[in-house]
Order: sequence, then structure tokens, then C-alpha cells
Amino acid sequence: MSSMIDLDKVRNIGISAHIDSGKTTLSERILFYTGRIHAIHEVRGKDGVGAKMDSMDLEREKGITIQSAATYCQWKDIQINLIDTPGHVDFTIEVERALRVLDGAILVLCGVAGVQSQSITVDRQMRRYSVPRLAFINKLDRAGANPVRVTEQLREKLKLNAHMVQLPIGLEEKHIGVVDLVEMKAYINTGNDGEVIEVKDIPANMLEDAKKARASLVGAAADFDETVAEKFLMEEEVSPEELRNAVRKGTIALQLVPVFMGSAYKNKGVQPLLDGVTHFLPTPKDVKNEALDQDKNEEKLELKSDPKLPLVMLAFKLEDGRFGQLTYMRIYQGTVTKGDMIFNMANGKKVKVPRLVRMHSDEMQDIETSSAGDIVAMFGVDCASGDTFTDGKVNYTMTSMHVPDAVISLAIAPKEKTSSANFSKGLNKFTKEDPTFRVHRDEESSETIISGMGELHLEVYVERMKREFNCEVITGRPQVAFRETITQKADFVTVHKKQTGGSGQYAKIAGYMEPLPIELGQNYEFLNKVTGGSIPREFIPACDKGFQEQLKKGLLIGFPIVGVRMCVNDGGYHDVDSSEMAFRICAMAAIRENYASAKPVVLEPIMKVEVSGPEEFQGTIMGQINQRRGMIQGSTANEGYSTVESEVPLTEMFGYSTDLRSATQGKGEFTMEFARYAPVPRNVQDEMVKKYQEKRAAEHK
Ligand SMILES: Nc1nc2c(ncn2[C@@H]2O[C@H](COP(=O)(O)OP(=O)(O)OP(=O)(O)O)[C@@H](O)[C@H]2O)c(=O)[nH]1
Ligand SMILES: [Mg+2]
Repeated sequence: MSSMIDLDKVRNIGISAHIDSGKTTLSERILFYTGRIHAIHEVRGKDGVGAKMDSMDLEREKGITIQSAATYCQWKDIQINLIDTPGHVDFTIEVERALRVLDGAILVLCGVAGVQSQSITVDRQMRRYSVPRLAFINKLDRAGANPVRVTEQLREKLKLNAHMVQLPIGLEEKHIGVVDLVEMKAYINTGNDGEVIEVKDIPANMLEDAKKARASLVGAAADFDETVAEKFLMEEEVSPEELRNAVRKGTIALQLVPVFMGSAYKNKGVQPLLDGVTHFLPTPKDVKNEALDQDKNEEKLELKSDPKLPLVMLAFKLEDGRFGQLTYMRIYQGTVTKGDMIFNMANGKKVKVPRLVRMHSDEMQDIETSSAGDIVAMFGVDCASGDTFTDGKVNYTMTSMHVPDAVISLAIAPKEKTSSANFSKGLNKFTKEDPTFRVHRDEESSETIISGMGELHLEVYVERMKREFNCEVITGRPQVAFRETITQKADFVTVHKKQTGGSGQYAKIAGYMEPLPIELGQNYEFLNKVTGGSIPREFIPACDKGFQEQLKKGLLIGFPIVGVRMCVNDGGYHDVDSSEMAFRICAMAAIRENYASAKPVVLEPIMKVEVSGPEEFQGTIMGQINQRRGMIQGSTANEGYSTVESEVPLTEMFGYSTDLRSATQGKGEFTMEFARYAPVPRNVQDEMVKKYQEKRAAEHK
């Protein structure tokens, strides 16, 4: 391909929707009708091959998409770069980064279930990145399918200005094709795989409905085009060309959503949808893309899809593969050719582009060069997801995508010591590829903790660790980071004495311990009020050290003691037997022996939890929060959608995503973040202390 891409003939689109609505099945048909693949294979198909875009074994086994896959194809004279995304909320980052770089999208809906919870989430993501979209109402072959009702839901639930540009010819088992309201023609799919489109007159019994529906579409399109508006008022005939033009304008302005329909599985309505993509979705030139000029205090500027301007591109997805890191790039401006030097704006590093490819799911085709408006992948360009690259002539960065916080974590360790190298390699790869998958080491428990978007998310990585890195792992329930603190002042006089035979040990310290305000983050303070040399000056630091050492491990449940001021104001020593070590040991004993009189308590992390979902579940959501020792802090309702704010102890949040999902038919969502530490209730504390003491007793037997 030459570097001169005719941008009017390019569409970069994504397919996003609620889980299982048929995105991958639709992608498979698109690839087949555009000649990219030569046979159709089904998701969960009996032939055991699996759909092209679900190339991972795990995807094929589970029958769900986990990673988004990119491909390209040509429909008539239009080049389409296509990304199929997963529907499950745990893999939402894949939708996020696809929508970040795509110019348009197809929102797929099930013709029976209509607008579902993930349709709402995906719609929100499309709004976040201002992505113009078409709706495709799929599964019209299923019992109960009703595209009119689903279009109503698009209008009511998503507040989209959705208008049917087609009518179904037959529903359920009678579904054979669609009426095109722009051309006023019937398109009927025939042939073994629906590859033949028979263009016919509209069936006589549908003609009246079709005329009415077209008039309604013309009325909607009139808002975006003067010619159509005038003709609409004068009740004159609007030509297909004029109508298409107006619908296109409304769609690109994000004010109109044309509704297509069919059955991907039964090979109906896919080719007319592809025509819709070419007619109504924007070219790279139709979309406004902004960068921040680092030389001008991050001033915003508009990038131009011009191959002659300085290069600007965004790395939006990484995969660590057989040939090294594969980096997916959206080129916004300029031209890139194999062998070019490019600059990573995130770290100033200069790298050579060793290999440039176009992706076709898990296959690739080498190319020499590419330019603005295109989506390509590169090998050997090490970077993080979201990095901006330029040719060094400009100092621009592109704003990155939204990365949601992790909500669940799990302790993980390799089953066999021998696979620990692979274990680290795996974790490295996963965290690099997926910004919502995080790994850290818990200093207290010395466990490796992985965290992510949900139980399925973590489960997938545990499974991939086994399959791709040959490393079986053991997982545990994640440990919550508890703390201990004291609630009142306690005086002490402590003597450490060991004077039998040989050289002896002697130290005496007197003073007090008292609480510090933990909410101000004051964990420890040491106060020296010794006068008159009752403790020689050289032994004072040993007291401080001894205190700190003991505070690392509390006496209630073995977690660190925070929020304590330790003061020494008197003491005693022995000319020969006193030493640093003696004072250190004495200081530790001072805490141990007097901790109980300072009335210690166990502290737990409290999370700020925000749960949202359809209003009818508000009562259920509040009930679940109360059951988990949560405190409701407020709630709001908006357009049938309610949000409940609360504070809940982290310990009580395990398993919540599952419980919430099942209590709200999968429609509830939540976010949580750390708020503060607070004492656990007395009975909970007593139980924890008892368990800890039993564990210690068992260990010391
Ligand atoms: N009856 C019927 N079933 C369909 C249709 N399209 C897809 N399916 C079935 O619905 C199931 C899910 O299809 P997929 O294509 O995997 O759905 P998806 O949206 O890619 O799913 P995720 O990527 O996991 O979110 C499969 O069993 C498909 O065979 C359709 O038009 N009619
Ligand atoms: Mg899929």
C-alpha cells in the first residue's frame, strides 16, 4: 500500500455491547463477506475451530471475548479497520482503549433483551470519547425479538436520538432480510451463508409501514440538513442521496443514531450494515482529535489527519508476544515508515521502528509505511500503554484513556519453587499489557497480591499463568491490612536485669506511652525528657530503637501499632552491665508489659463505596450495604438510575461484586477507594485476638 491513503475511504470502527449480544459473531460475518476469511466459524461452534476474532484458547473455551482483537477488511472501495471488544465488565479496559482511538462504533443490541446494563456502560464510554455510532439490533431470529421495542429503549433508557433506517422482513424463524428506508428497497439474504443479496421491491404488505417509517426518518434527518428540512416542510420527495447525507451529518455530530437490524448468526442484514458503516460513520478527517503542546504549557491543539505534517501517534494496546512487544498504534498525523526513528514522549527515548504490521486477529501482514488516520502495529517498540510517539519535530502528547481502579485483590504464589522465574515473567507481562491488572508485594504478609476489576478478571490471569507460563499457582483470600493503636495514656517503669555470672545486663526506663491522632497520619513520636543523666545520653537512641522495633508487631493480632508517642523521663543504669542492647531490650519490654493498660484497639481500613444501578434496586443495594457493617452516607436518583454512597470496612467487601451482580441482575456497579482507618467493633476485635493467640500458641508448641 502506498503511503498516500485516501482518508475518505477509511473507517476506523469498534464493535461494543453487552456480553453475548453477538459482537464476535457479527465480526466473523463481516470478515467473511469482505473476503478476509473463507469460511464462517461460530463462537462455541461444534466444528471446534472458533471465531477468528476470539483467537485465545481461553476465549474459545469460555465462549466469551476477553481481549479485543483488531483486523482490517475492505468493503466495496472502503478500507475498514475493525476492533471487536469484550462485553464482560471485568474487561472494560479493552473497550475503553478501543473507543479512545476509534472514529466510530457499532453498538450491538440483542433483539430480545434490548438495552442491558453493559449497553448502558458502553454507551457511557462512547460518550466519554465522543464516538459517533450506529446501532445494530441483532438476533432477530430469536423468539420475542422486537426491533421497534429495542429502538424505543435506545431512546428512553439511553436518551439517544435513535431512528430506524430499516424495517425487518419477518421476525423469528421468518426473518429473511430488511427493508432499506433510504433506498426504499428490500434486501433479502440468500445463498448458503447469506452471501447473496437479492434486491427487490418492498413486499406489498409492508409498503404502507415503510412509507410512514421513511417519513419519520426524513423528519429526524431534517434537523441536520437544510435541503432535507425544506423538502420535508414542502412535502416534496427527498432523494436517497439527500437523506443519506443528512443522516450522516446528524450521526457524526453525535445527535442521531441510525438503527440497523438483522441476525448475525443467521446471516441476515450484515451487508446493509456494512453499507451503513461506509455511509454514516466518520472518516478520520471528520473527527476532531486534540493533543497537548508541551512547549506551550499543555495548550490544546487540533491534530490534522495529514500525512505531510509531523508524526503524532498513540500506543493504545500492547501484547507481549513471540517476536517481542507488539504495540498497537493509532496514527493521528504524519507518516511512519519501517526504519524510522520515533520518540516516546513519556520518557524522551528514541527508538527505531524495526517492523510495521497490519493485524488480522492473531495474524499479521508486514507493511512498509503508513500514515495519518490508520491503525497499525509495531514490533520492538518498548513502551507503556497510552504513550504518545512523535518524530521529534513536535512536542505533543495525547491525553490518555480512562483507567478504572482495581476493586478486588488476591494473594498468589507459585505452587512449585522452580517456577518462580516464570511466575515473575508472567506477572510482568500481564501488568504491562493490562493497566487494570496490578501487582504488589504486601510487606507485612510478604505475599504477592494481584488486584483487578473482578473475580473473572483475576481468574483469567491465574489460568493464563498456568497455560502460557507453565506455572500453577496457589491463591488465597486476600489479607486486609489491619493496624493496632492505643486509646489512653499508660505510665511505665521497666527494669531489664540479667546479672548472673559472666558479664551482666542492666537497664531501667521510666516514662509513658500516649495516643497520637492517627487521622493526621502521625504514626510514631519519640520524646526524651530525661534530666540529670539518670539514663546516660549514649543510651537514649537505643530506647527509641527498641520502641520502634516492638511497635512493628502489635500484641493484639500481630499487625503494626500506629499513632503512639513514647516518652522516657527517668531511668537508671549500671556502670559495667548497662549497654545499648540492654536499653533496647528494656524499651521493648516497656511496651509489652504496659500495652494492655493503654487500652489497645484493632484498626481496619474503611472504604468509600459508591454503588449505582437502576432505581428499582436501590432498596436492595442499601440492604446489602447495611449487612456488611456499612454506613449509608447519601443517595441520589437520576433518570431512573440511582447512586448510593457509603463507607464499608474492606474486610466486608470480599465477594461483593458477585453478590451485587446477582442481586441486581448484573445491572449494579460499584467503585471503592480507601477512606481511613477506624477501630473494629469490640466483638470483632475479641474474636480476632482470640484467633491470633490460638495461632501463636499452636506455633510455639
Ligand atoms: N440466535 C442468535 N444467536 C446469536 C446471534 N448472534 C450471536 N448469537 C449467539 O450468541 C452467543 C454469543 O455470541 P458472541 O458473538 O460470542 O457474542 P459477543 O457479543 O461477542 O460476546 P462477548 O464478546 O463475550 O461479550 C453465541 O452463542 C452466538 O452463536 C444471532 O443473530 N441470533
Ligand atoms: Mg465477543
